[in-house]
Amino acid sequence: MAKNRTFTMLKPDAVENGNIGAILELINTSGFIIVAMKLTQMSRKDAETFYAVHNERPFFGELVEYMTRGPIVAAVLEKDNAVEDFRTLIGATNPAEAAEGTIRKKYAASIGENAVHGSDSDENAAIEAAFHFAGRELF
Ligand code: 3AN
Repeated sequence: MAKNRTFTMLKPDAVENGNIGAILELINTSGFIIVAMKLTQMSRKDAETFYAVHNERPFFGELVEYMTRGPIVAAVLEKDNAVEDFRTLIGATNPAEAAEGTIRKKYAASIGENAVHGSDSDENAAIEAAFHFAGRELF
């Protein structure tokens, strides 16, 4: 399997709860290489753009409030089969349904505040990485 890339955000709840280090440790020990990373805060416009696919959903307003309330860690990760393997590592969207050992099982409080984002396709990974990083910030 060829090496490919996925995009992740450690969301405001993960940062607020002091879980950056523990989550990065899990990411590294699961075989992902960090090829871009920064602490940043999304503006309302950023969050509305990033999550535009959800703009008709009832939770959209709540999602934008949550994602803009504090800093996030944005990162690009490289590994064989990165998108699918990272979705497995983070677990189900709803932490109550997430498998044991997954990041959301360990660190997420609810379906609304679920600690971490992972791209759902190679195409979206590239779009999301380009949303947060300039070419010279990707290694
Ligand atoms: P995932 O993050 O697992 O790809 P998506 O893309 O369906 O899940 O949802 C994006 C984000 O929207 C989630 N990470 C979560 O913060 C929020 N979200 C999704 N479903 C709900 C819901 N039913 N209620 C509240 N927030 C939700």
